[in-house]
Amino acid sequence: MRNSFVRHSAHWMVVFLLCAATACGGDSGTNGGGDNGGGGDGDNATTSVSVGDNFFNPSGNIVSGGATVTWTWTGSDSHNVTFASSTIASSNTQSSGTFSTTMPTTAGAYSYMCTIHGSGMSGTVTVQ
Ligand SMILES: [Cu+2]
Repeated sequence: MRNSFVRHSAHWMVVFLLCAATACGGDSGTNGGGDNGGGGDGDNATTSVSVGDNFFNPSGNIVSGGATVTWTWTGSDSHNVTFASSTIASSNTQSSGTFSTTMPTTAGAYSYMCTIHGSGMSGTVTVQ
C-alpha cells in the first residue's frame, strides 16, 4: 500500500522534472503574439472583452474557429471595434451595450482597433 504510493509519487516527480526541463506546455514566447511573460493582460482563452476608456481588456484573446466573441462597453466614452479584415463584422461607435461577432474558422491572428483612438486602443483575436 504505502510502497505503491511512494512509487506513484516518484513517477509524477519524474514527469514534473521532464516538463520543467523541456518547458512542455509552457508559453515560452514562440506563439508570436508579443504578449509573453504572463502579465495581467496577455493572451486570454476567453471570448469576452471589456471596452474601457481607451483600452480593450484583455487586448489578446485566443478562441477556437467560428467562436462568437463579445465586447462589453464598460467605460463612458464612445468607442468601436473595427477589424482590419473586412470579412469580420465590426461594431458601431457606441458608449454602452455589447457587440458580438463570429470569428472565421481559419486559424490566424485577427487584429482590430477602435478607429477613434487608433492603434493605442487595439487588440487581437487569435483563432487556433
Ligand atoms: Cu476608443
